Amino acid sequence: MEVGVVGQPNVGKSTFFNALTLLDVPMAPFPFTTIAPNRGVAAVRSPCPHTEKGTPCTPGNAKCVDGTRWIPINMVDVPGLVPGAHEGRGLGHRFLDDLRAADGFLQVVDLSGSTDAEGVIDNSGHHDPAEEVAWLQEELVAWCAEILSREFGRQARHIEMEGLKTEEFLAQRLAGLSITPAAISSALRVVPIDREHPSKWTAADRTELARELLRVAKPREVVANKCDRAVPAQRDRLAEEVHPVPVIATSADQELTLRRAARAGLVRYRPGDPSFTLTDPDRLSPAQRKALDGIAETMKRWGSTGVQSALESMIFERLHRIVVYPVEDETHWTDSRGRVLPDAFLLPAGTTARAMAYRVHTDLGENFIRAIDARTHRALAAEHPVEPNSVVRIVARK
Ligand SMILES: Nc1nc2c(ncn2[C@@H]2O[C@H](COP(=O)(O)OP(=O)(O)OP(=O)(O)O)[C@@H](O)[C@H]2O)c(=O)[nH]1
Ligand SMILES: [Mg+2]
Repeated sequence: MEVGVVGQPNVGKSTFFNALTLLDVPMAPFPFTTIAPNRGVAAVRSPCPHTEKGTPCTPGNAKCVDGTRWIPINMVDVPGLVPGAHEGRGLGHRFLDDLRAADGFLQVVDLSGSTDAEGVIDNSGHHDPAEEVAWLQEELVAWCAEILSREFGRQARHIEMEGLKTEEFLAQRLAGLSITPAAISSALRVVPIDREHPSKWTAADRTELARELLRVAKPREVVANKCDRAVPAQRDRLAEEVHPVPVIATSADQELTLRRAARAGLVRYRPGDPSFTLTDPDRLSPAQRKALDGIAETMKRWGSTGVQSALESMIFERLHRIVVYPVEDETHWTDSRGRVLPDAFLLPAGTTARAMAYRVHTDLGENFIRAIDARTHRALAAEHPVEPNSVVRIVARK
């Protein structure tokens, strides 16, 4: 699972990325600080079933803290895009190719309206972030249409001569773009084009197809950043203007400060918490005290810094992922080495028991007999979907 962080320069993409990954990539108050993509690992929370068992778990891939599992998510932070990027303005949009594998996009904007379209911070408060949401959509469409169009005519004529299916032709062209065959078929049904004759498609047809493919395959969410300098009415207005794209207010800068302060032992705070406490107020310098007071004020106004929720709503609500725990022993919830709930898997909602078995190991999928829900001890047939947060044993032929 991979999530891309995109948006215009200087809105706080790298700060948001650093807050989620606790990495230390450069951030600065001028445009094009980031000139090449940054990759890192963030995590989303899910309640750990070990608390029901009363035995501690032995996590392998997803650490457990006080009964909460932290499931890893790959993040990619890219350079800023300016209007006209697909025509080569700013750093252009070639680096979007590094987002081919992203399953969804978090678009960061400056909710306080103080960054212009070129990424210059003017503190005016007059820029409408809704405009960025509209043009970024067009940049993404132009990028996807360009991938679709590379050497299109020649290959389209070729597949028509060979009698290949349009779906397969498109799947090949979009390989690596994390777009499923189902999404391709659904886009082909919606866009009014001659399905059988791609060689007749115009550039405008391909653009419409790209738009529909992105709509079905790459969910987007607006991260309304710098909310420490904005009020909830601004978020509400933006949400109304960009509907149906969801909007989540964040203060990436303050979340980063809090996570670093927690790491240094200055505060007690877990990402996503609505507040924090000081471990030892006497240890703080006046500057640290002032920064933390400001953060407390933001959290009171907004409910939290929003950063963790922004990622979690992408994973659980937009991408409909569920967490499932495969085990080998359905009584003790252990693997063959006696480790309790070692793995937490993130799967699309509706994944069947057999598909889950394939995810654990190809052999388990191929030799699947049945699955067992370790909570109820009920058997699940191959085509039965696995439940969110369930503990599942796969029974396979040896
Ligand atoms: N007030 C406030 N400032 C922020 C916040 N997040 C980031 N900033 C500031 O915004 C400026 C730009 O931050 P970056 O993270 O470098 O922005 P970027 O979008 O990665 O910029 P480019 O890489 O140039 O595209 C820095 O001065 C940050 O400290 C926030 O939540 N609140
Ligand atoms: Mg950056």
